[in-house]
Amino acid sequence: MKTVITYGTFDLLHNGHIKLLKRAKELGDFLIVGVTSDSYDKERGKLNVQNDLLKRIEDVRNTGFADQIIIEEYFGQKIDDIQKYQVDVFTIGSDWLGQFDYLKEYCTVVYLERTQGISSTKVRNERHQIINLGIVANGQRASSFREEARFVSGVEVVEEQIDVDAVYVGDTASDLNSLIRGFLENGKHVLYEAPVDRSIKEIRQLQELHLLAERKDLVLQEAIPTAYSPGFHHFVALLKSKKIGEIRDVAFSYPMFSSYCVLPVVHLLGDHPRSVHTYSIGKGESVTRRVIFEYGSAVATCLIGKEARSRDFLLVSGTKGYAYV
Ligand code: C2G
Repeated sequence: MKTVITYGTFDLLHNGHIKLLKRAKELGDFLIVGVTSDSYDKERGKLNVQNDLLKRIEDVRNTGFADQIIIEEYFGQKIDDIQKYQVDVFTIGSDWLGQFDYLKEYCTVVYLERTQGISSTKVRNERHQIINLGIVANGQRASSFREEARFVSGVEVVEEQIDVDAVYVGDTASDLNSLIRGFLENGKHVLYEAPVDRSIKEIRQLQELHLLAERKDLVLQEAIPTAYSPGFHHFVALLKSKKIGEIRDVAFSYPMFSSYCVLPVVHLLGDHPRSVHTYSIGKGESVTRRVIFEYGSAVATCLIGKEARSRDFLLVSGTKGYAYV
């Protein structure tokens, strides 16, 4: 008996998946299908999966091609499975061509031609409205943003100013506020990169802009991807579950990105510190600043400033241990 194995997310099951499973089954007598767990997909950067694991398993089962369904939960599991189930053939679509050649040491590896013109991303995009996003940023920032945006479904980066729904302002120029105001007045949503240092006046203006956005029913938001990253949320949840006991100290150093300074502090200790002290040297772009947050049962410190060539880290000390990132 020839055992075949294949893996996938199988989100919003479509014809491309079905054709792949059919051909996989034809490669042998017994087909095992590994369906990725929700957390494994998050871990490997697949953040847009719509159907949960149970639904995806049910969809695969309903194709009638799988003789056994298993759950793929971690990197390196494929080798374990191949040995455990005495697999003869590993197969996967040609979008992975060459990437699983390391399995040839354990079984035959077959790449099957991917079905053109259909994908989960396409199905997702057809279900949702696409946001046309314009970019205002310098070369390096613009190209890295454009590159990353390719992995986000529902967003299309456009080069023409006329038809944009939203704008990413990666330029931390001094006229940031007026730039934002201009876009809001034209009915565009704005995602912006905050400069390292801002005066109280600029922050007040920005607060007004947030009110303006609210009135116009537009989204105005600072770009802090970490706040939305599953890894960060998992980390916060672990510490909130008292994994290291009561938190006594949070030390954070991410000097190049000042707006990140309060992120772990607020998530771990709340947004009502008893007091906040800052000690600064220099001004504007060349400011170096140490901020100390004092809470009833903990203190937090962070370092800000482009001129402080420090090491990025987050160290949380608790009564039962510490977490270091
Ligand atoms: N597929 C296909 N044609 C498409 C879309 C997908 O043949 N138009 C195939 C893929 O090549 C893959 C399978 O269908 O073999 C499942 O695709 P996904 O659900 O996108 O899963 P994927 O992210 O490719 O997971 O460990 C997970 C695996 O490595 C692959």
